[in-house]
Formats: sequence, structure tokens, C-alpha cells
Amino acid sequence: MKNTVISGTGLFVPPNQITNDELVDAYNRYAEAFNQQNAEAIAAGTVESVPFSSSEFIEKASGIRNRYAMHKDGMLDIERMRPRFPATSEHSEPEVVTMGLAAARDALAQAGIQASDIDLVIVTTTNNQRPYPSIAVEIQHKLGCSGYAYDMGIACSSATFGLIAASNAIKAGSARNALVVNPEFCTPQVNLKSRDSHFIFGDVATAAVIQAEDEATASPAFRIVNTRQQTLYSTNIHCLGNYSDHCQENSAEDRPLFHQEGRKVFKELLPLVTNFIEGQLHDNQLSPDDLKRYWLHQANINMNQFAVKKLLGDLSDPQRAPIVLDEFANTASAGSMIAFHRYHDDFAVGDKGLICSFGAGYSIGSLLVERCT
Ligand code: CO8
Repeated sequence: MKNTVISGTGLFVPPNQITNDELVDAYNRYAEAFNQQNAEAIAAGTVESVPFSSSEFIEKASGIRNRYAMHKDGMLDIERMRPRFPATSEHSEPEVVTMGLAAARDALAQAGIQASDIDLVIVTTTNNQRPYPSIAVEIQHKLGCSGYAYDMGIACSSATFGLIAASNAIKAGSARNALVVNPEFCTPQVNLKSRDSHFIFGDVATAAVIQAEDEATASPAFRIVNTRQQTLYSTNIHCLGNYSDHCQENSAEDRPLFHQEGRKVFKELLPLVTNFIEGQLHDNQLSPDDLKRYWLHQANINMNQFAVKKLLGDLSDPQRAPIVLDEFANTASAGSMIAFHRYHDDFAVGDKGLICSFGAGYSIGSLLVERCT
């Protein structure tokens, strides 16, 4: 069976930054206005007051300082508290396509191949803006790729599962050169009126070119040495809204939004993740110290530090598991790929690392990679 490599990656950073202070200021103005408008009902105990948020809490509890948004307009407007942008139509380009195309072009340039050489496009994301026609087919068409394309998604592990699907297609002989596009347009799904989750997500897109090792010409290229996937059902992170909502008489306003039991996720998922990584390394005759870098999922800095401490025993070298969530916030499945894209240039041929995602599903996906050229 053929070896496969990651021969190029790309990153699209949306044009609008939103700091914690800006977000908290808008949220707190919203909370104050709500509490004033509902003062009597709150005093009577029939309506709950809205608690205030703080930048200090957000940074301490999550490590997040900033996020990027495709559409800042509306997000900080207390009468609206959601981004403002036109609905998708047959004649307009959805954000996920715009974002995905930019990241894809970056990845193709780094891999040094033409779009026409790509014969498989996978668009893999937590939230797609349209069920059909497939977003991947639009991106395939607009780039001028050949072959076939499809959409997939498994929330936080969409990017890693997409990379693994592409690698498997090449190994099976059903594609030669694959493009995995990972647009995470998260901000429309955030409940900006919820203190517990208003700060968590930002928008971004990543992309990667996967090729058979004997087809790739780029340097650096990273051989995919081993992959592993695991899913375990949990509703602790969920979104319930879907196409059948319009059949319900009183569909709740927050059904299409993100919900989580953050504490439970933290406690339940971390032991699964560290066991999963230790098991994968053990089965590849490696110990955690043998890896130069861990490009981990970027949901919460405390989660990543816990995992690194469990695996390596110390936290003294931040380069072992770089953090990007301080700048990008949680970008659903894209976080580990942003970290890989930003932090791999210092690898020598033979150095190994692990790209690992974990989150909703629950889902865990990882690729053990080794620089080969
Ligand atoms: N400001 C001030 N105080 C606050 C705030 C706030 N914004 N929020 C909570 N507090 C208070 C609480 O009221 C509580 O007060 P008290 O102790 O008096 O009760 C105190 O702070 C502690 O609250 P929590 O227990 O809720 O806080 P935690 O320390 O647990 O931190 C986190 C909350 C940051 C959410 C943390 O639990 C966490 O990050 N958990 C892991 C979450 C995780 O990994 N989730 C996965 C995310 S899903 C994903 O990655 C992608 C899938 C879905 C994509 C969707 C795209 C939109």
C-alpha cells in the first residue's frame, strides 16, 4: 500500500478581530439592559437575571484573548447579538466557500501543485451552510479540480477525520492527489447572550493537500505514519436544530445554537484523549518523549496543559504543544491544523509529531506524522 504525505497546508484568517474586552462590553451592556427591562419580573422571581461576564474569567478559564469573525457587524449590537450577513442563495457564494477557497489556494501553492492535479476534494466542517448541492462540489468547480468531491463532518474532529479519509482514498487507489478543506464558520452558531459560551468560538479556514508520497515534490512534506479514530456518544456538546425544525409549532430560538456542559466535557474527555494518545504511541513503539511536537485541538488552554503534563510530565517547553487559541479562540475542528500550519518549519527529516483533535461526539482523531523531505 502507498505511503501518503501532507505536502502543503493553508490558512485563511477572517478580516475582523474581536477582543475579549469588546465582546464582554457588548454582552454586559446586553445583560444590563435585559435586567433593567425585566426588573419587576426578576424581583418577583418569575424571570432570572442575566449575570455579568468578564475578560479576566474568560482568559483564566479558557486561555482565549481574541477571535476572528467573518462578519463583526451585528455581533456587538445589543439589539441583535448575532452576525449580520445575507442569507445564502443560488446566486451568492456562501462564506464557507469563500473561506475554503482562500485556504485551499494557500495549501496548493505550498504543495506546489495545480488545482487541476487534484482529483478528490473533501470539505469537512462542523457546520455547513447548505446541505446540497455539496459545498465541496462548488469548491471543486471554482478551483478547477477534476475527479470527485464530497462534504463530511464530525464536529471537532472534522479536519482530522477528513485528512484520514483522504489518506485512505489514496491508499485504496481511488484518488491520487486530495485536497481537504476545513472552513469553520462558527460565529453564527454562538449564543452571544449566554455568559457561559459567548466567548468560545471564532471563524477560520484551513486546508491541506494529501498526496501519495511518490507523487509529492514539496519540501517539507510529512508522511502519515499512522492514524487513529474513536467516537463515543455523548450529548454534553450538542446542537439540536436541523432542517425539520420548521415542522414544529414552537421551535425554540436557541435550537440551532451551540450548547455544552463544559465542566463535564473537560472531566470526561481528557482521560479518553490521553489514553488514546498513549495507546497509539505504544502501538507504534514510541513513547510520548519521542515526539517533537503535539498539535492539539484548541478548545481550552487548561485542557491542553493537562494533556501535556499527563503525557510528558512537565510543561516547561510551550513549543512541545503550541497554543493558537489565545489568538483564534476555539475554531471547532480547525485548531490542531492551525497549530500544524504555523509550527512545523523547525522539523528536521525524521522528526515526528502528532496532530490530534477531540471534542463533540465525543470524537477523537489523530495522525502520527514524520517529516520525510
Ligand atoms: N464571566 C464571568 N464568570 C463566569 C463566566 C463568564 N463569562 N462564565 C462562567 N462564570 C462563572 C460561573 O458562574 C462559575 O461561578 P461559580 O463558581 O460562582 O458557580 C465560575 O465562573 C466557573 O464556571 P464554570 O464551572 O462554568 O467554568 P469552567 O472553569 O468550567 O470554565 C469552560 C468554563 C471554559 C467552558 C470550560 O469548562 C471548558 O472549556 N470546558 C471544555 C470545553 C470543551 O472542550 N468544549 C468543547 C467545545 S466543542 C468544540 O470544540 C467544537 C464542537 C462544536 C462546534 C460549534 C461551533 C460553534
